[in-house]
Amino acid sequence: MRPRDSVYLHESNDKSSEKCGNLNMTKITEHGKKVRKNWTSYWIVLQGSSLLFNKGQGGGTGWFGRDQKLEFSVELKGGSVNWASKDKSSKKHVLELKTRQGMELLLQSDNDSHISEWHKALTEAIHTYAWE
Ligand code: I3S
Repeated sequence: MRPRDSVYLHESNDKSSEKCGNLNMTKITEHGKKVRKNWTSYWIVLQGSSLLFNKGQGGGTGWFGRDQKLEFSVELKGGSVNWASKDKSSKKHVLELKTRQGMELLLQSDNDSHISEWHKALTEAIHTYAWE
């Protein structure tokens, strides 16, 4: 992935993007070690087997807002996604995403249909790229 802090995403009609939207996210484990929660809102783009986390103004009609800045990305290949158990968060509608690189993060939206769509899309992406 390109270096952090130096990439600005631009409006794009890239049809390889499969889904994008705003979600709250916190990492709970990094490199296999527990980290302190820090819930933050991101504009998230699912692109192939990559999940991109962008800060800044999301929405609009394009995949990326004009002022979107890529913070980091995770590789979904070899990962898993499930509904988080109640002991992971007191929030509603929380997904737990685990990557093969030892990162665990929680994704959350107050909108239950929104988060269900993400559950479906992430499950499909993980399944699709599992065998590549
Ligand atoms: O799993 P935890 O530790 O109960 O998560 C909560 C805390 O991280 C809390 O921060 P501080 O302990 O730094 O004050 C957050 O503000 C909460 O949002 C976390 O809980 P939820 O249940 O919202 O994931």
